[in-house]
Amino acid sequence: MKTVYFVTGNAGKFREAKAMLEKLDIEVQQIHYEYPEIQSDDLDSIAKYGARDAAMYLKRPVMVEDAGMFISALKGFPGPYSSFTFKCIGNEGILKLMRGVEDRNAQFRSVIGFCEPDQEVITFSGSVEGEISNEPRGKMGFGYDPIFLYQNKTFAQMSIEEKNEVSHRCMALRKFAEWL
Ligand code: ITT
Repeated sequence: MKTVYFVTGNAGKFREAKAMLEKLDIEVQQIHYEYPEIQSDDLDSIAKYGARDAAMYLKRPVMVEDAGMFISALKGFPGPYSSFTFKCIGNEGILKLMRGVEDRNAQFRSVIGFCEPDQEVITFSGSVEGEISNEPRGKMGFGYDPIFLYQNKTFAQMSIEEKNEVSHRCMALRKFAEWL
């Protein structure tokens, strides 16, 4: 069995990656290390920088993941600033910004960066289209899941298995697992 070291402080991300990769016979272990997150509009650059730093510091092959929710009517906000925005204004804040807005389209994006010490970083990306709901729904998942509608359910109304069939993260993870 292969083992992958996932450097993340986000328990929700880790649970999803573990559920998905273990089905493919890949063991996943979480490592807590706060790698620097550069300021950039581009998730790929953020994941690359983080993976390179974590591999060098931890002296082993690692994966990191940078993700974000991009809302069309807000010109892509919160995008790369999703984590900070969630901590500051949460789902209620996003719903307030979206009050009365007709175009509810949004996209989740994920970029996985994998790096071995002194090697180039390899990235794998995935995305999913959805809509911002009018009110929070569901108790599962994490972050923006209760307000991200995929077809007629929010991500927070889906089990990990259901979310792992369609999410941005599962798309990126599937590409990564194939490459591994
Ligand atoms: P690490 O950097 O430690 O992995 P993080 O939570 O800071 O954890 P990101 O920088 O990638 O991760 O932040 C992305 C934020 O976007 C995350 O904190 C959530 O609020 C949100 N997010 C990303 N993927 C999500 C998903 O599948 N469901 C709900 N919210 C998500």
